[in-house]
Amino acid sequence: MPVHPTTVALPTAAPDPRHRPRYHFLPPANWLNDPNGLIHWNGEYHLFYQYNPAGPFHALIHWGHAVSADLVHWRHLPLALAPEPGGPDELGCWSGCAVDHDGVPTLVYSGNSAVGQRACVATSADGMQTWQKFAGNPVIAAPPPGLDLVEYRDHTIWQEDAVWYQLIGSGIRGAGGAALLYRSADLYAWEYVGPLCVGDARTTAPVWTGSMWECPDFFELGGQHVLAVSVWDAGQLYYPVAFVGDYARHAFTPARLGKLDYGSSFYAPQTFRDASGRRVMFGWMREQRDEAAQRAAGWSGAMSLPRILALGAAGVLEQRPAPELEQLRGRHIHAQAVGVAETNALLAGVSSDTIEIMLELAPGDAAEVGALMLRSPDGAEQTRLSYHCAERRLALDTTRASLSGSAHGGVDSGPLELAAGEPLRLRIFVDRSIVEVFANERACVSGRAYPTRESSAGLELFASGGSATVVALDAWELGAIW
Ligand code: DQQ
Repeated sequence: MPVHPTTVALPTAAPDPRHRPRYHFLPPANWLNDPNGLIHWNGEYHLFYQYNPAGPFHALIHWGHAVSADLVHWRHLPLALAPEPGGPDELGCWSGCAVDHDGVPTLVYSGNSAVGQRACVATSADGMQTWQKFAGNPVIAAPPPGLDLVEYRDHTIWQEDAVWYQLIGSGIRGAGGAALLYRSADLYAWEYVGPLCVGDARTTAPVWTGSMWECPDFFELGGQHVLAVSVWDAGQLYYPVAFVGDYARHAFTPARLGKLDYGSSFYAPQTFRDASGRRVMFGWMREQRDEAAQRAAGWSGAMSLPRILALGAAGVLEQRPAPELEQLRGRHIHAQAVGVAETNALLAGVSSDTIEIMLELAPGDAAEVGALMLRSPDGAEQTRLSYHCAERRLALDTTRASLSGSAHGGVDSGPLELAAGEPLRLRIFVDRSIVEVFANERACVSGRAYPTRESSAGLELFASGGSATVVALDAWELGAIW
């Protein structure tokens, strides 16, 4: 195993312990956004991320870096990339990826400067402890000529035979988001091939895909290919989507499209293939409170849990929390085959804001079933996860998650079809201000909650308009990852 410098003390600030996650990755202080450069290298997981060492706001972005042996417990390493005055990244080292280039760890990222974002390369000769930028950066000096583009940045790279392929995120004015395909023999000299996929900004079904795509990712999964992009429009960040389809001879034919998470927090995900062949995804959990509250907290942004992707029947994209997370499980509560009321009696003593809940509910004749989390005894504060049986929708309601005026709650929802007799299977992760939910392995909804009361840590199940059965319930208090 490579030896890394001892844990690095990144600048710290007031940690806001009431809302600061304990088992979702984040730096000790300041701003974090997109995961970058995810790679499993010599038996260790490396996580890079968009980071501002100067404060909890997005400015002059560096690459933070952390390492983990088990995908769950992380150690901070020195910052990997910093903007260089006068260089092609003088205004920020924006998002990118990592590849193994004949044994040399190589980062391809978007150098931000007055001309916009351009592809830059950096390599490490000492096992990822320090990084050297290529003297000839940027390696792609300008977007392809002849295209009227809306923005142009972010990278994903793969190899086919001996040729490297790269996608850069963009949008074609008047059309929609675009993933632009390049190829290279050496990772440094790139030739534009054409758009791999172009969206239609006028279409809203099944999902609107905006005017520009950030953070493209492209990979094989279960015999098909997935193109994941984050939907951007007129400076606003929306949600990540995934197209599933066929890829052959450098042409991609999407067949299915859906959101990767129905919530308003999860954005800019990136995946990687680990040594065991799993496709692992992390995303940025954005804050949902105003900038003044983020500055007061001294930190902003966290990573999602590691999610394992798979392709289910009929090309449905599946997401599961990485099984490695189970090592965080502590005190356990169990209930089986009882009504909602009996289960609530059991849960009456449960009060935790760092908890995993595994719940199987048979909706019966109920119109709506679900769980209230981070609930104050009087219900004034609560985060509400529900399944609307007739509409077949999964919803996360954070409108009452916080009595503070600085938090921006809302209701986020998306489709979840249950087959006849199929129970609702929920994996709910509550981590102080993060609620991350996996439903029936094929729908996710995540959001942020900033309860103001110490007592807002209760858990309660509900069923309305009929009666539902709790087939099984297990809950564990989860430990910290540090
Ligand atoms: N964040 C990066 C960009 C990317 C955006 C800048 C997505 O490279 O497009 O911090 O959140």
